[in-house]
Amino acid sequence: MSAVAHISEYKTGRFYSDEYRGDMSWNGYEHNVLLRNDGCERGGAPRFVDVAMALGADDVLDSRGVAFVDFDNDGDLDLAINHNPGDNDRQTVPASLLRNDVGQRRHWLAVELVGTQGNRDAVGAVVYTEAGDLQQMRLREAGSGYASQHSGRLYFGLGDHQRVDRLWVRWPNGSEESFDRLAVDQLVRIIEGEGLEELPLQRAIDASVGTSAERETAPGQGP
Ligand SMILES: [Ca+2]
Ligand SMILES: [Ca+2]
Repeated sequence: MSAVAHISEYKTGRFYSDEYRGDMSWNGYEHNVLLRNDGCERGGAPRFVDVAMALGADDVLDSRGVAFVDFDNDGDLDLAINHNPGDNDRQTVPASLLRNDVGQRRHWLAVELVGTQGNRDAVGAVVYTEAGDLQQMRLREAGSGYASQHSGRLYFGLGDHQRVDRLWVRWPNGSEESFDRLAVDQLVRIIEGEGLEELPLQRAIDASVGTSAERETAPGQGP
């Protein structure tokens, strides 16, 4: 229970009283977590590390939905999080927008799919990339969690790799296409059966400032 923080009771000590134990639910007021994918342990077990506190993303709000999208068009994924009002006497709580000020230091590739034989958004398509010894896969989804929808673009973090050696697309109808030797740090749009085009990303802000996630407030209800 020590990991739980109720908004109005946090650090008051009342939380630990027997009076409050067993007769109410504290669900929904845990600190948010942000898990960094550290790859696999020896033997293949996945390893994730909670970096929320270090990056200022450990809200105690009653958060319910999250969406990943590159809001500032610098190539890394930022986060939008929506919240229930909880017990703070307000009808709504503004969504949080967490800007990633770290990811743009490494290489990346963004992929936008346009279907022509099936659905236009290419929902159900799978994209594979290979850059040196780094292999990745992304699925084009529709709906990505409770009340949330991630960006329709697929993002591949490439670390220090300066080229994507090969990219495959498997479209929803099962047909496949591949493209070789793609430049990194760009958005490419692939139209089913019609090829690939490179598109410039217009950077909305100077992403060179700051060294950690920076909190901003987004209007409306979030993702
Ligand atoms: Ca970004
Ligand atoms: Ca960034």
